[in-house]
Amino acid sequence: MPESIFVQVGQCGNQIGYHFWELAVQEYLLHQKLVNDPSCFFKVCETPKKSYSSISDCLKARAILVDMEESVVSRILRGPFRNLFDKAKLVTDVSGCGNNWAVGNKFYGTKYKRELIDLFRKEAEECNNLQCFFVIHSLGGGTGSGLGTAIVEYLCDEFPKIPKFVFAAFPSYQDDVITSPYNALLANSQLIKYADCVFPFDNKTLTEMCFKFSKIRNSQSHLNAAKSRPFSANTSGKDARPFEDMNDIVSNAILNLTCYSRFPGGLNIDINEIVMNMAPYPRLHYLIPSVSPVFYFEDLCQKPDEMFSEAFSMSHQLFQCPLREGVLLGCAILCRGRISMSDTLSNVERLKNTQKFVPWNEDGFKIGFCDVPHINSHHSLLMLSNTSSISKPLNLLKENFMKMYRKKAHLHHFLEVESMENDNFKSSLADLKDLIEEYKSMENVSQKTELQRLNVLL
Ligand SMILES: Nc1nc2c(ncn2[C@@H]2O[C@H](COP(=O)(O)OP(=O)(O)OP(=O)(O)O)[C@@H](O)[C@H]2O)c(=O)[nH]1
Ligand SMILES: [Mg+2]
Repeated sequence: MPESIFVQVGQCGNQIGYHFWELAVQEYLLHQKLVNDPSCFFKVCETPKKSYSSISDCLKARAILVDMEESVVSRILRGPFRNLFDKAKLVTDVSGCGNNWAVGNKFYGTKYKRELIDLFRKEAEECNNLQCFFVIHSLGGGTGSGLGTAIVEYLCDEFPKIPKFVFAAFPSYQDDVITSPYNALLANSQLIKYADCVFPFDNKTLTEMCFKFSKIRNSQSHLNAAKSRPFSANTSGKDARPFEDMNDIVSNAILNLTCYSRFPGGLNIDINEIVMNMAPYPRLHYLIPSVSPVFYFEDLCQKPDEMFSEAFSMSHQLFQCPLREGVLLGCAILCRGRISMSDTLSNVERLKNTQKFVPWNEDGFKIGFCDVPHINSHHSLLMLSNTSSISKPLNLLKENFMKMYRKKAHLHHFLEVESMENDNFKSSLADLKDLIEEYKSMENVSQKTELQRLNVLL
């Protein structure tokens, strides 16, 4: 089976990554007999199982943990899944990047370049058929955004043929990091160049999802209190963010995206097919994840029609982009568990008419099925949409950046880092403007062809 390597960078990247591995191990233990080959994600030791306290001690994640401060990685190494991570595959420093992209990218990027590349090579040598790199990070802080994007660049140089899939937390309006618009704009410029697919999400959207869907979950847990997972406690107050639950939503989306590598399915999707089908132009590679259900708990049994409608609605997107206000360049529907082909096709037919596609891809749904359900649900759905309406949140990022940049606020912190120049800001801003324009131009193509079609009909 082809293997994937995960690189989790900074606090956000490591916390989401950790939860992903927790779920992946639970899934592996539950479905051991069905797993095509665990080696796609795990290295399985050959020593007899009885010498281990638990079977999960016998698995090693294909993961590299990077953070420029130690606390998050140290916590992971004290946690119940500590043995899952190879101590030789960690890169940490002590002081962090202080929410500064330039420190992460220019300073630590240079300092750790050799060490990181050696680790990537070593990890790749332990694979028979390396299929993909997954990078998980936030764009708002310093390490994830700065060093995280340096990592994507190094991976691109070292492994040009292996796709780089990036799960990136974009900053929300009123983010807790004041410099997040600078960091995100600079980081995004790197992702435009070096990533093959970017899966954006943002914390405001995740927080709203948690508050909205926790009600449903809590009412279900009332019916089935013993089985459901408790909703995390830190949810009071205006700015409270239930990270545990937010990370659960993202981790489950990654789990659904990758289940095709681990389990058999009626219509199995290869990771490379996602790049091929969903990114018609190299820079237009932003795939908005949308999920149903949002939270998993036993006894949840939604009707397929309901799940499809939810996946197409904004309240289930991890990064809010109004689909109907733009055109779709590609759309993937990844089904897990007991969803029949006929239910899927009838729903695709029903929802197709509510969307506008680019003219060369008017039936542009890519459909995948994985027969093995999520550990806590009979069936689930992950939808990925490459939509021109992403120009809206990208515009907001640009405006938030300009508010500070016009006044040169906080700029000196960045410019005092060696080899960081004002040109980095200017060229990154130009990259973002171009990206927005390229996405918008897809709407014109679609309008023109629609007019041409009507002319022919008349
Ligand atoms: N969803 C989610 N967001 C997080 C998490 N941890 C931090 N964040 C968000 O990520 C952004 C800041 O990035 P961090 O990942 O903390 O920063 P870092 O990459 O460690 O960089 P420095 O600490 O500046 O060196 C903020 O918007 C945080 O709210 C997490 O576990 N989950
Ligand atoms: Mg940090």
